[in-house]
Amino acid sequence: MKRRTFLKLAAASALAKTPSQRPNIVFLYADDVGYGDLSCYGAQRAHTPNIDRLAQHGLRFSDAHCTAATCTPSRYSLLTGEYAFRKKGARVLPGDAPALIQPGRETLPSMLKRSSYRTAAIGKWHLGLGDGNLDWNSDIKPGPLEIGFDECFIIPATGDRVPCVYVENHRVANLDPKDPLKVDYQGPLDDSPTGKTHPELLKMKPSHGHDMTIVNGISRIGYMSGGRAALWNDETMADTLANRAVSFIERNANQPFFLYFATHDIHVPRSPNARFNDSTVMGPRGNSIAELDWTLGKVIESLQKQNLLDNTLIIMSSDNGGVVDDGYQDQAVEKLGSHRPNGPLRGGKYSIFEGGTRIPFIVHWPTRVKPGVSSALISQVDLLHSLAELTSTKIAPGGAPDSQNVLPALLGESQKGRQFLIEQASGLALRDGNWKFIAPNHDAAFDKNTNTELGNDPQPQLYDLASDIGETRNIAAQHPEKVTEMLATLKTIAETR
Ligand code: NG6
Ligand code: CA
Repeated sequence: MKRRTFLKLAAASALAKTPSQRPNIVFLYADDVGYGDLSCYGAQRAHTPNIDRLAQHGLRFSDAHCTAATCTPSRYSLLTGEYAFRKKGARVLPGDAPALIQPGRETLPSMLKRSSYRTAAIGKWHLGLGDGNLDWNSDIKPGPLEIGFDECFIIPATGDRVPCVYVENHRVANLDPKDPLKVDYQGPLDDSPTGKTHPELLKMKPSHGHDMTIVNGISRIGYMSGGRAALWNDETMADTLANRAVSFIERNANQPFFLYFATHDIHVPRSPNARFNDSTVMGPRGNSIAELDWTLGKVIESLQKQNLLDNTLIIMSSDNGGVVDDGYQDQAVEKLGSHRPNGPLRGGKYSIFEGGTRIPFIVHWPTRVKPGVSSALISQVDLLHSLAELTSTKIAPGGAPDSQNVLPALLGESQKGRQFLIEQASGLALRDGNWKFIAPNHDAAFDKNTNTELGNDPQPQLYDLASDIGETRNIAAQHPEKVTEMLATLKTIAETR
C-alpha cells in the first residue's frame, strides 16, 4: 500500500472512531402500530411510558412514513432503499415464499457491515427465505445472513402464518430431526384438526381467514406438520425476542452494532403475556401495545446497563398503519371505545389514505439529537442513504435508488425532509409537501373484513393536508392544474429511478 493511501485510511478510521460518528444503531420496528396508538402521539386509552420517554428525550416526527400500507413492501424498502412497487412480488408473502432480496443487493445491514458494524436481525422477517424449494429441516438460505446480517433469530413470516417456529441463523431453532417440519400453503399435510374442521378446539377464533393449522389453540394461515418441539409459544414471544435483543447488545457492547429488532407486537394473533392482561381496558390489542412498550423498556435498560444509551441512535417506528379487526375475534372492535388507532388520519393498514403509511417515528440519540417534534416529510426508505452519510460509508453502485439523504432532518438539524414521497397501497399516491394526490384506482374502496376505507376511487383525489389532515375534502376539481402536475410527477418518479 502506498504511504499516502495508508495515511488517508488512518485518518479516515480515526475520524470514524469519534463517538458522534459511529453510534450503535437500534431500529425497533413495531408491527401494525398506527399513528394514534401511542400516548406520545395522543392515545388516551393506551399508555406507553417507555416510548413516551424516548419521545420526550428525542425527536418525534409527525409526518414520517413507511413506504407501503402493508408489511413486506415496507420492510423491503427499509432494507434496500428502493420503493417496493418497483419490485415484482413485493406484496404480503406466504410463509413459504422464497427470499425477496437477492444476495449481492445493497442493503442497510450490508452497508453498515462494510463500516464494521456487527449486525443482527431479531423478530419478524416476512421477506421470504430460501430459493424456491426450501427444506425446513436443513440449511435455510438465502435469508438474512446472505444479505448483510451477521446473525438472526427470526419469525419466518408473521405470527398468523405457518411455520410457527423461530429460525436461528440457518436453522429452525429446537427442531427435532426425528419430527421433520413440513409447510404447505395449498392444502393440509395430514388429517390434523384445522380451525375450519374443529373450531371448538380454538381459544381464539378467526373473524375472517386464519382457519388452517392450529398451533397453541390459534388457527393460522397455511398448513404445517411436524416440528412439534420447535413450535413457539405466542405468550412468551415478546420475552423470547427481548432476551435475544439484550443478549446481542451485551455481546457487542465493545463495538458498533446495528440491531434490527422487529417485534411481533401488535400484529395478530394478539396474545400478549398474561402479565399484561390488565394493562389497558382495550383487551388484547391494547395489551399488546403495553407489551410493545415493555419490550422497548428492556432494550433501553440493557443499553443503560452497558453504558451505551448516550451513544446509541434508537429509531422506533412501525411498518404500516393500525388496524382493529385483522382476522381474529379478539375483542379489538368491542373494546376500542374512543381509541383511534390512526389518530386524526383517514384509513389505516391497507389504505392509500394517510392512515396507511404515516406512522409513529421517534429518533433518540442523547449526545447528538435535541429533543423536539419535527414535521419534516421523511420515509423509512431514506434510512439507508442517511445512515450511510452518518457513518461515512459509500453506497454500493446502483444501490438504494430511492433513498434520499435526510440526515439533517433525522438529527433535528433541519425541518426539511423530502419534497416528494410516493405512498403505496393497492395503488399509488404522491405527496408534494402538504399536497396529497391519489391516482385514480378502480379497486374496491372499502374492505368489509377489516372495516377499512381503502381510499381507492376511479376519479383523481387531491387533498391539502395542511388544512385537511383527515383527507375529507377532495379538491381535485378546484385545482385541475395541480392534478395534472402531480400525476406527471408521480409518473416520472414511478417510471424512472
Ligand atoms: C392479510 C391477513 C392479515 C395479515 C396481513 C399481513 C387474512 C384474511 N388477512 O392477508 O391477518 O396477516 O395479511 O399483515 O388472511 S402484515 O402486517 O404482515 O402486512
Ligand atoms: Ca404490519
